Amino acid sequence: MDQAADDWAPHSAHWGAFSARWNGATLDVTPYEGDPAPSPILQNFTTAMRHKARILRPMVRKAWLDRRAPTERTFDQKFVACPWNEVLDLLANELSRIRTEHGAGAVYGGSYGWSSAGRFHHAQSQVHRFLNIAFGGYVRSVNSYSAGASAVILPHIIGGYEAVSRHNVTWDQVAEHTDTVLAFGGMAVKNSDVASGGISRHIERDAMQKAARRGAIFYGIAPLRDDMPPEAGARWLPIKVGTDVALMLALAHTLLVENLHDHDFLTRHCTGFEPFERYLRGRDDTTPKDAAWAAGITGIPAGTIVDIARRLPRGRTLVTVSHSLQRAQYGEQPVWMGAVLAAMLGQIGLPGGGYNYALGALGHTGRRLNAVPIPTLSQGRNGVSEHIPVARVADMLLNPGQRFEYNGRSMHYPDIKLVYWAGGNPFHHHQDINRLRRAFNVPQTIVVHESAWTPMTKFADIVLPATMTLERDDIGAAGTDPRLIAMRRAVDPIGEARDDFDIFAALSERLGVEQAFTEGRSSRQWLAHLYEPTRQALAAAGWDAPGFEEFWRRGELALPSAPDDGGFLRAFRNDPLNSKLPTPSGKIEIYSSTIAGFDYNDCPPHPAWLPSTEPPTARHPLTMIANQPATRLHSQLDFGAYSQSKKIAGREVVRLNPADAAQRGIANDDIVRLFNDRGACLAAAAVTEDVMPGVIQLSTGAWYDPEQGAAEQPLCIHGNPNVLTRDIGTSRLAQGCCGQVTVVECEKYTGTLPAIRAFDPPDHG
Ligand code: PGD
Repeated sequence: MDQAADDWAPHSAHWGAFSARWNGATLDVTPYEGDPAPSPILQNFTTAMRHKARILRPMVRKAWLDRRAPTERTFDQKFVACPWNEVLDLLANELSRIRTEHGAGAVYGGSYGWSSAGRFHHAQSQVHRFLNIAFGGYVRSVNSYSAGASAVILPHIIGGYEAVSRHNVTWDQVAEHTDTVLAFGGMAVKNSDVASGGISRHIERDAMQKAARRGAIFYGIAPLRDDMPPEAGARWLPIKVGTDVALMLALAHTLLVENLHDHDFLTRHCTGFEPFERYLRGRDDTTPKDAAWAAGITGIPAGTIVDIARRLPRGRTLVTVSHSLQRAQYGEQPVWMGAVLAAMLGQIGLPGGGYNYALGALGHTGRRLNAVPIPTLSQGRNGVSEHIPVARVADMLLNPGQRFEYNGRSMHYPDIKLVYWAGGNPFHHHQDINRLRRAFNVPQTIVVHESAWTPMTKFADIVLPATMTLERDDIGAAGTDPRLIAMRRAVDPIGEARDDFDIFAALSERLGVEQAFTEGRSSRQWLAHLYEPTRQALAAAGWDAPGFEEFWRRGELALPSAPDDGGFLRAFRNDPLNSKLPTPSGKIEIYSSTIAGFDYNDCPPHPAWLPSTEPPTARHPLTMIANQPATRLHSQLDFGAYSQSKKIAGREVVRLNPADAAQRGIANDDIVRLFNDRGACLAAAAVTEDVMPGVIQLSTGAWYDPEQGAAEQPLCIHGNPNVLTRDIGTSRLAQGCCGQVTVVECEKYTGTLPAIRAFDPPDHG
């Protein structure tokens, strides 16, 4: 299955299908021809394949190898290269030792991360399968950094996260039916450019443009103007960060007092409106949640709030709530209140109307589901029951045995001795990096498979070089994309890099379970094996169902889509008795008796306004938005051409309003220092009216680059916002990540500018 040098190989990434051709030094990349709006971040591949940041050989941390005290991990530690046979023996022995001395429950294999789009060489699936089969299990993580709060609250109040976000209102419906979109947190296309597993058509801009041309009005309710694309022609409502629930309540209050709400829908389809109504009217706390009240909190004039509320029942209205709003303290509340606002309008389940949590947050939303299954690698059975909500990883490592609350249960943190990571970058994705560094100093051993020297690898003990997606064959697929892509290898693996599967197969052999792990299949045989259920489903439905070799030769295969039927919410709207919701009452829960039973003051039994416990102060007056980057996916390929082309003096760009810049004597391209009590980083300033006053925006994904030799809180000289963010759970209900928002101060940096070292391999002399 090797690719001839002058061939264009079909391939796929989370940010789009494409073709690639190796020209001997760099990669030529052409977006998928049927994609109307390909993502520019495809261009990160061009210079990435042979970049100095790639890992060439297996490496072991010298101090770990020597077992000399002190073995404290740092980002400047020395590594020694180790031949594959030796490193695999070493690791197999270490795994056996940990299992014998501490059991499988001492291994954290939660290993969060997006890795690459192929369904077979999916690093998370591979590492979980390996630990289950070869090790008897591992402590796992549940939920995601993307949807930590919503994935837990939605089933209590309306239905499962997947169904509410992905099988609901489609972009076709928006283009055709919607009159008003209330986009809380916006619908930035840099986010919907991405769909895990791949995406062959980016349709959002076109759909929003069609709707806008028909006269639909989009309200972009967000602190950043460009949280809506220009095609939507959106009305920007700059809102104080983290106050959306107050605005939603005020809209609901206006509907209520002006009798514009849908009594019938609330009676037939919902439960618990009465206690919520008491709260809304301020019966118990003497504070009606009216437009004047919300104006003081949100910064949006009361008249504007009332005008918008009056418009909502006049046509087809869609309420959307972005992931970003729930990636903050009390993030459950906007998700819940968005649903309640839509329920009061009574349009849930109508084409292009109602509530679609996270529409536009990913390229999976607003699309029709495939009518056939896509290839999936089985992960086996996990013999360890202990788990944590994914964003509680540092708490777990720092506090073994400590009790914590999660979704009505009292649980405890396990005592972790070995951490195994493949396909993720915690020093990118986790909050409060200085705390995370302390946490990752607790385990005895850290093992990482990576294709590049990310900060996580520099902090690890055993580093195994993994191939990059373009160096191997795979199948790209997502349940919401109507195309299966034969991801053909375009470049030979760099150095001694191996596929994750081959690494785990070799380890399994040493642990005596090779047959169970590989099932006797080579990678190529696995691809054919995983393809087969899709082929059979296609054949059964009478669709074009070529054998694997033919699919591989063609390079892609069209998959049929299921009907655009509005999903479970349409069925529930039409027949609430026979198509009940999967909530305890079978209805939309405006008041949840289940949540009331948990007795959490950080997640009350109906949606409520709970201000952040970390408001801006005189010392840290600016609210920082740490959102998803537009120049790469998360931290992937930060060293790539496109990501690098958008940096200034090699630093990540922080955007701020002219008023805030002027107050601090900051001009475009100045290097600034952002700081709070948790840490500090440098970034390069871009002054723009697109950011509302009082807010600064620094996207995630610049590789953590701590200043050399600094102590407890080293300055990140590159611009990773997670040195500043808070490592707390959203609430005891979901314990989701709160990385989106924090408070900081910003000043012009006048010191000597240290050189960026983020992409340099570590010392392995
Ligand atoms: P990536 O940068 O995608 O970030 O966090 P995540 O850890 O997923 O990391 C994937 C890593 O996998 C890369 O380092 C890449 O090199 C590696 N990789 C790719 N392919 C392979 C492979 O085949 N094998 C192996 N072994 N490795 C591979 C993302 C997370 O960050 C997410 S999903 C969200 S939504 C969060 N967002 C925010 C946020 O909004 N704000 C803040 N402050 N923090 C966040 N963190 C979260």
